[in-house]
Amino acid sequence: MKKKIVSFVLCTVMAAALAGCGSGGDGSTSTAASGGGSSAASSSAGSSSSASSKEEDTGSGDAITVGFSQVGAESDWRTANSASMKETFVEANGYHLIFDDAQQKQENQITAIRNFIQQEVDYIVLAPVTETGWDTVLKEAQDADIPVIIVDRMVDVSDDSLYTAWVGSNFRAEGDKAVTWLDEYYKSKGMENEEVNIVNIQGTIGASAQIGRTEGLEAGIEAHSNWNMVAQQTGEFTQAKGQEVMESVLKQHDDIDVVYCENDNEAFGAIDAIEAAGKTVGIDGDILVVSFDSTNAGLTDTMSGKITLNVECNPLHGPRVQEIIEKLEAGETPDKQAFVDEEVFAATDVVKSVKTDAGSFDVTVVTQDVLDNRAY
Ligand code: GYE
Repeated sequence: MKKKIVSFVLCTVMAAALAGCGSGGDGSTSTAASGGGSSAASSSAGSSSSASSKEEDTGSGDAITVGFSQVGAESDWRTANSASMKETFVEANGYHLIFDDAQQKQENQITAIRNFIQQEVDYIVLAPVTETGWDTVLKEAQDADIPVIIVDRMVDVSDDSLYTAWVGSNFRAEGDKAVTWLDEYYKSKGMENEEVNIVNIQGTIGASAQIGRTEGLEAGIEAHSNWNMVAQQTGEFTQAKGQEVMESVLKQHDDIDVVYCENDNEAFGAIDAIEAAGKTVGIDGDILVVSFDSTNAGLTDTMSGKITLNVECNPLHGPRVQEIIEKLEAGETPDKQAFVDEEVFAATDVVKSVKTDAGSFDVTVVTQDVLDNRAY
């Protein structure tokens, strides 16, 4: 429950005893004992109970309420992301989570945020489906003094003060990693001057993950006069749409070399379509499949060689958002924007590492050991 409500109830019911019961601030008023540095799950519980100070600490009455507007359940990545949030924001950690699945629709997310404001949650966490269109509703949250934490994809707002902090991936760097790998791969095969016909199955148009990954590919195509974009269409980050798009592209093009899928689920669909058309995938096959996310299922297909390159995108944001909330509870200022460290996985060790503007990254060949140690 929101601290304001608790304060109000305490003021009303125990008016005589409470001389200075003000409206209280949001979150920042709590004098958390934990320094906010570590991500120990229990520290937030401690800070929240010391924050609301008064007795009657029964159950969720004392918990920090987080309203989380999730995009949907379109992919394995998203499932892992939802699980991470749900596992983190549990009562035992001092939280009460209100989880809303927007089914990939921005209007549902806007409605969810308005509901969170009405419910007077302590924090709103938003995983935005697309970057634009958030100014109005985030202003409403700001006017209600509810901090908004953006997670995963980014928002494109006129005023950065409309959100408190963002944590997610460097999607453009992910695209650059894939393109650099392809460049190195063809060089290592002595094929750098051959024509390369590329199909781009894009993510949800306007989502940061789509924008960055597509931009990376388009920059790569611009830098290589022999790389051609033969088709570019959204697969909406789903297996079904990835398959549908690939089926139709295969009917129009017979000479595809690479399909650049912007997530694992699109890759699964594209592979099904390619195989159903009697073609093969992999370095010794007809078409190279490039993917993003590196989920367990994605890396399983990478180990088998069906996906040749898989650029990691880490969905385990629950503890990262918790750390941001802990800092706010402790009166500290979290980083406005934070990128997550991510790796590169491949079916082959032909390319050992890739250098991009974001740094140099080792390429890990997927083995059973890698899979066994995978958290998602
Ligand atoms: O890559 C995809 C999911 O925004 C990073 O969304 C996320 C993307 C992820 O549907 O699988």
